Amino acid sequence: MEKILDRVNSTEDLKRLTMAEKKQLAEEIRELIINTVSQNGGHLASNLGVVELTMAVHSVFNAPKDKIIWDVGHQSYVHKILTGRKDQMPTLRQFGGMAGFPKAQESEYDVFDTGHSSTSISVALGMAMARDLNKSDEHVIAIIGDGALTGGMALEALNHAGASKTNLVVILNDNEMSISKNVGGISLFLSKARTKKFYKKSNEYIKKAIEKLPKGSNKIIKFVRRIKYSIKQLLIPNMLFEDIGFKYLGPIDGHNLAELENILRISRDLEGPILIHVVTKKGKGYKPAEDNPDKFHSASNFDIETGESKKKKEKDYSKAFGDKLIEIAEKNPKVVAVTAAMKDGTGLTEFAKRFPDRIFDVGIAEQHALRLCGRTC
Ligand SMILES: Cc1ncc(C[n+]2csc(CCOP(=O)(O)OP(=O)(O)O)c2C)c(N)n1
Repeated sequence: MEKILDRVNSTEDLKRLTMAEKKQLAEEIRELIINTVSQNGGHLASNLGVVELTMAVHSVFNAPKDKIIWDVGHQSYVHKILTGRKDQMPTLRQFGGMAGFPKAQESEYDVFDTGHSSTSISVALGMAMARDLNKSDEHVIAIIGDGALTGGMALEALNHAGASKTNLVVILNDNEMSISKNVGGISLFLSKARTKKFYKKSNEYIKKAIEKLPKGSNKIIKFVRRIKYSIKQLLIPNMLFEDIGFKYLGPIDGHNLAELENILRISRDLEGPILIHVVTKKGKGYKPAEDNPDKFHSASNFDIETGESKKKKEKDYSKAFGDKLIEIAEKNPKVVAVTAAMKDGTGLTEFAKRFPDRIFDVGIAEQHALRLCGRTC
């Protein structure tokens, strides 16, 4: 059977597809990513989770004129496939091949080289403010994960952007996961917001009701708007994003392409900073990654049938560090571990099992983690 992907060499080709073709394309993209990462290793689960989201962004916006900034950048494989680089996939993360992160030197669609988490909103805001000064009209879109949102820099940028009034779209890709399960107060807030499915519906109803009111009924409109805000407060306790100056849209199903495109089109026509809350499943479409998103966050080459890693387990630096820390902690009950969302990557998984009360995951917050230790580190 002819593959849709064979016909898609640019975002213009994507835009021409019907919704049914796009749905098939999503599956073909997943297959390509799974095949490639099973051989070359890479960030599997994060990419499988953003297939529809990336397709929707490229269907609605016009990159490279519109600027798309991926936070952390490990989830940019779909973006690379859709922006003329699908044939380079076999070289992904190989010496001299295609990078596993956005790279401005590689493509005009990659507007910022990432890797360090929590930078996208700052970068996007800077681009949006420059656009305003230059009096040009491109859209600027930052796509940030719920893990990256726990980083101080992202919160500093939200603080600035909310008050700026500039046109900017922040898409929050909420999959409840950092590398491990996401942590912290923001994560608690998001899980409350996530369950308020009917907020969006109610918002639509109220909008329709306002539209139906006779012209000149200003007082009534004002009253209804006030009620609308109260309903929002009621449905999404503590409307954090709205209160700091963003228009909040969502939560929406990040695997429903039609709904995603629809909400992105709405955001394109709204003024000011917008936050779209998109709920996705990390590892979507590949059972081993859905079941173990942390293991498949960054995977070495693996067997597609079983999901088992093909790489021999060797004692590496992180494992040596973790083992030594356990040895020290066994002798000294005052020793604790602090990690900035990197329990597995820094060899602390075993430590966490042995001393669950003596490990603290602070989220992607390295500065904070250091000062948590006061003067001792
Ligand atoms: C400053 C910083 N600390 C730690 C990391 C390691 N790191 C890479 S991805 C990631 C989790 C990101 O989670 P999220 O933003 O939700 O993206 P997801 O992979 O879940 O889509 C972490 C902690 C990093 N890239 N930068």
